[in-house]
Amino acid sequence: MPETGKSETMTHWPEFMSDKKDDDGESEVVVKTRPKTKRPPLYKVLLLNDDYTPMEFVVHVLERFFGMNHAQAFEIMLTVHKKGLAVVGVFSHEIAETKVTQVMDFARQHQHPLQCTMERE
Ligand code: TYC
Repeated sequence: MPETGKSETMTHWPEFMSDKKDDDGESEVVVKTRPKTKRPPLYKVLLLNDDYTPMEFVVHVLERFFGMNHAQAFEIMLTVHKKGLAVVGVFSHEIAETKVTQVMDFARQHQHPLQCTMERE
């Protein structure tokens, strides 16, 4: 190692620092900060199977509140029917809560026991 007067461990600064000389020739350390923008958590909206809600009602719910076309809605409804539940969408907390409320209110209005819940991804 060439003789620089610096010890080996001081030959490199950590990448977030730089060595600057100010007007008086004094050293100063500049530390860069990067603003950390954490993305908000996402929530899965789940539809649960039951023995009483008519298949066509569930298809209608998926079309009306989740923007699915008839074929997509029928497919997801059948998945719930066979597997017991399915994720029908992933949203921010506020949107997921709104979807759950809309589905639960609509099911209650029609006296169907359909259940819709949300969980953090
Ligand atoms: N299992 C219901 C039936 O046989 C249909 C159904 C599908 C109900 C999906 C709820 O989330 C559901 N009529």
